[in-house]
Amino acid sequence: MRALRYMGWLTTCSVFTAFVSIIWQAWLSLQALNKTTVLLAGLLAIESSLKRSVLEPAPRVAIGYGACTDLQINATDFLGTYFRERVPQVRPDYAFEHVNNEDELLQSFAYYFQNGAAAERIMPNTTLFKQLLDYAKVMNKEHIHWYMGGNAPLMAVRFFMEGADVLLGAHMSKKLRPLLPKEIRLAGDEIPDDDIHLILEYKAGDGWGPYVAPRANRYILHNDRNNPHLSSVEQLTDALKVYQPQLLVISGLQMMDMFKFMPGVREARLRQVRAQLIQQTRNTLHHFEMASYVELKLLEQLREYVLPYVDSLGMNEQELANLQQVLEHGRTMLATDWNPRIANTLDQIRQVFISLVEDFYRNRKADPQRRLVSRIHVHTLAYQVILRVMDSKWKNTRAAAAKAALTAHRYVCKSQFINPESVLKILDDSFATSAQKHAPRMRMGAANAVPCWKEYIQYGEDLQRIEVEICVAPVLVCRVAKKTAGAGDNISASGLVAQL
Ligand SMILES: *[C@@H]1O[C@H](CO)[C@@H](O)[C@H](O)[C@H]1NC(C)=O
Ligand SMILES: *[C@@H]1O[C@H](CO)[C@@H](O)[C@H](O)[C@H]1NC(C)=O
Ligand SMILES: CC(=O)N[C@H]1CO[C@H](CO)[C@@H](O)[C@@H]1O
Repeated sequence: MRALRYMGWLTTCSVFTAFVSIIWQAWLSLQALNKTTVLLAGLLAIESSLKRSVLEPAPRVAIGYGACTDLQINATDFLGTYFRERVPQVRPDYAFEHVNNEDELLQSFAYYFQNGAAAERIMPNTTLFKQLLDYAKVMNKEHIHWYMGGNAPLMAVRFFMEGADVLLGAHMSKKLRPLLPKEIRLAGDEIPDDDIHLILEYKAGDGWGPYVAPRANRYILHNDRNNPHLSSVEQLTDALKVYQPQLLVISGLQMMDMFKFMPGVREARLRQVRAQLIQQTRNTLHHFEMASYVELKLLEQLREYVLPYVDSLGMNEQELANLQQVLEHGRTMLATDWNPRIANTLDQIRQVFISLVEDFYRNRKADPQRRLVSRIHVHTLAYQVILRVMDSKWKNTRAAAAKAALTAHRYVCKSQFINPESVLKILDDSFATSAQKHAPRMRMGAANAVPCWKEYIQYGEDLQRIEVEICVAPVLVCRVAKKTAGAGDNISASGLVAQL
């Protein structure tokens, strides 16, 4: 009897505990939802300050080079169907510049997949590439999607959607041209067939053998015939003489690592790019969109022919880490942390900025065409950072960062409307502005969804300083990612056009 009463008391007790913990959980998730809603409202309010008056002329933007067709498939389904039982061991320091055969493909994919890192690789073996395309084409229709691809066309469409007048340098087939809004002017020829990029998409939590992807991302394979030649450069250069844009965007140069074995060809093409940049007046701002570059030689050539002549750079966290290694240590770096701390990203941005500023001051006497980089935009899964040199021509830094953050969510969730319940909160309420000791902290919340601050960055042996403004916007990370390939293009373009 007594034991029974005791049991009853115990049951009541545990029911009560469970009840309290359910309420506590609900309260916590309500708190999180509340914070997300507040951040979202803050971002939307800042974004709405960007509305252009109808009286203002549309900004004029030109962009090169190249276009392709993207064939997007479900990565784990695809590999599971065609390469069952062949999941490789990942060697930690192992990744290929070029993917030559099936084994290398599986090794290389596994490496990036388990790091959740975006990758773009060349497959020089045309037979194998065609075989993979054939496999992909017969997959379940629900799992394959065709899109217009290439950094330049994707950014062009985004600029157009944001109200800009756009000129695009690209060769395109009859099939691809109708996918581009007809208002976008095209400098380039009609070609019989477009290059195809095979895009293996995966979600956070997707599994392949023993590997689980820590975040949504994609692995891209290509075997381009047209794009590596940057064949539309000359036509774009001609068109620019009349067009005189406010902004000229250079992208798509990563396809040139196809030319690894013909270095002279590549250099000649890059000289044409430099010639195009040098011909523009200072009224045209230049932006270079980075990409997944693996070959050191190509990065060194970019450092010589492109980076000194641009005002602005756009990149993701992988590309930032890679560029920083190249500029400071002359070596490349493969996958890095998929979700780096804000403090570390800010320090890397400062290092890249300092390297470029020092290059500029070292060489500007000998080469007066050089430009001082005045804007760096880094997009990561969880936040957007824009650095801008004070007194440069770029406007609206805070609003541009908010805009880019909202675009990131809208793109990856494939929805214009943002539902706070579809959001995964990754950032804390505050962050350090540097990994160095005693660095000031910034709060990100109801009072200020996008913190911005000014600081001096020191460069050179005699420690000159330059004043910059930095803004950090939180991304409301999409819980269920629909599409990641092309996200960077939308994000970079939406931030850029907001700053003209
Ligand atoms: C190219 O791929 C095909 C099909 O997988 C293979 O038979 C051939 O050996 C590969 N060629 C080279 C040079 O690796
Ligand atoms: C691919 O398909 C598998 C199962 O069919 C699913 O679990 C996974 O989430 C899918 N991934 C993507 C990116 O659609
Ligand atoms: C969310 C978003 O704005 N996505 C756009 C990205 O750009 C493509 C065109 O390149 C548009 O079709 C998407 O709507």
